Amino acid sequence: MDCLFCKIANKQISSNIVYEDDEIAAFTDVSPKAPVHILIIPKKHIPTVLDLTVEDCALIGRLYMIANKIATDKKIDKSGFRLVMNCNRDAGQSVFHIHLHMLGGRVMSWPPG
Ligand code: DGP
Repeated sequence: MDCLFCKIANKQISSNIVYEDDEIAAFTDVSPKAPVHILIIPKKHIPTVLDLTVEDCALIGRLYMIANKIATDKKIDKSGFRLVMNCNRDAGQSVFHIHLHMLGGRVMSWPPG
């Protein structure tokens, strides 16, 4: 499958992986928007949030558990961080393999642009 994040997950394309298990990989964003900017992805190819099924519920829950662990590892747990999953055009989704952005290490404004 010609998917950038599938290729990162199966190591066809190199990345700075900060966490990996059978189902999930996390790696630093190539164009960071904060001092800590990590993408947490399921290895399963799911294009957008709209493609989720009830079978994916536990997997999506695990993305958040991994975010929890990474926040502690990167020492942004107490200062805080933001988790964002963009969907389709208006949100600016550019890679169609779902990914949870973890942004931290600076104060963020609200609402996002
Ligand atoms: P989104 O716009 O929500 O689809 O976010 C896609 C993110 O993926 C964006 O922040 C930049 C990042 N990205 C794109 N190509 C690569 C790549 O080849 N390697 C890494 N590590 N990140 C990438």
